[in-house]
Amino acid sequence: MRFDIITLMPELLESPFNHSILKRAKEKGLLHVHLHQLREYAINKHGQVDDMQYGGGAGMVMMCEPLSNLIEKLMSERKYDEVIYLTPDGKNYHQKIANTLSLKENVLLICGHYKGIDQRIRDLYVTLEISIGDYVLSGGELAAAILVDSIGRLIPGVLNDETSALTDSHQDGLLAPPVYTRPAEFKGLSVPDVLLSGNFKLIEEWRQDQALKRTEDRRPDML
Ligand code: 6GU
Repeated sequence: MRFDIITLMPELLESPFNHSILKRAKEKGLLHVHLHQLREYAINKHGQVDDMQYGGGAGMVMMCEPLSNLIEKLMSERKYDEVIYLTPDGKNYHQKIANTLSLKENVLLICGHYKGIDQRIRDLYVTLEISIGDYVLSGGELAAAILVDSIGRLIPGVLNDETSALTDSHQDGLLAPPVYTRPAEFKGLSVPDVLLSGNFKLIEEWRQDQALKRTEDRRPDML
């Protein structure tokens, strides 16, 4: 799977994909991430990519021409399954969207800044608008990193049995149960007996029960 990311701040996205699972996904050739500096498509030698908004009001708007020129160049090189604009007024992101997107071949991500991008770019090119939550970030880059991370680990072949996504929080509509490792007792707190019992049927039942309790307690909206 290939991600192309349009951004004014590629530096923000240089490290997140070079560790752990995503690093391995890239090394295995299953994940490709290409950053594109929008500034290189500025309308003048001052590097201008934004302008004041029609109708007045505070905040600059990212202009049509730089975005359009870069998007059309990329589109001439390959066919994108989705063109996603990261924006706080987008559709709420969740695991089901990640699962769906993990089966795509080419995805183009557009990171906005300032007041966002000219509506006509959204009308002309964008196929999906995503928000990662009900708060405002200073740009789309951190949201793009979250998308690539959450989708990248789901690409078939990236995770193995040990790191399987099947037992993640949200993957089965429930939060994950508590987990423990050695030692069996720490500062007076013991690991639940059932986990030491070796009875896998009981352990599975306990985990299911804990997942349900946790979800009822913390995220009743998910049930
Ligand atoms: Cl995707 N972008 C920005 N700038 N802010 C956000 C967001 C995205 N999702 C939540 N807040």
